[in-house]
Amino acid sequence: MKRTILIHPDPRLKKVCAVVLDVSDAMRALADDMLETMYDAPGVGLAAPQIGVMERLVVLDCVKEDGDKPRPLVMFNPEIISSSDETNVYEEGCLSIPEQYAEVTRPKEVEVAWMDRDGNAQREVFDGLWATCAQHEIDHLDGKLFIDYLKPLKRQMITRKMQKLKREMARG
Ligand code: GNR
Ligand code: NI
Repeated sequence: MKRTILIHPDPRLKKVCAVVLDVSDAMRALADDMLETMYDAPGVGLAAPQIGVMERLVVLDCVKEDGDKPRPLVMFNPEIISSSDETNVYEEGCLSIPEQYAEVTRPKEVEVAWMDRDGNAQREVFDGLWATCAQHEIDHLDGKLFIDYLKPLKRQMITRKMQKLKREMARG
């Protein structure tokens, strides 16, 4: 089932999410809903708080070459184990901040540990868009958005645009 994506500003996008203690069937169904919602958007990642679920769950698939095989990843309790000193600048966007893009500097490579949908521990080194996206998604679980890395004036400009967009959406 496709879910509705929350738009910034929303208090739920600023909260720290709870650790998932047990990967239940309900949590697996939620992960499937998130993948469906992400692919439909379309986006390369989605974090549970973006659909109003305050738990540490993200999905991502950064395979974006047309014709490449999809690689849907489901991560419960993802954690950055280590980050490269080398950084990378990426033009980031967010499904909760539609049509706004800005350059963000982050570590180029990160090692991520997580629990998969079968409850097995996983770890992997990511780079490129995968590394950027993994960091962007994990930030969501800690109530952090990519605009929090921008200068206050630019952040405020984007927030005002989103407030206007939400007013327009509410009016229909
Ligand atoms: O779809 C998305 N694209 C993207 C592009 C650059 C850096 C990060 C991202 S994640 C974003 C989807 C999203 O909002 N995930 O939380
Ligand atoms: Ni996002």
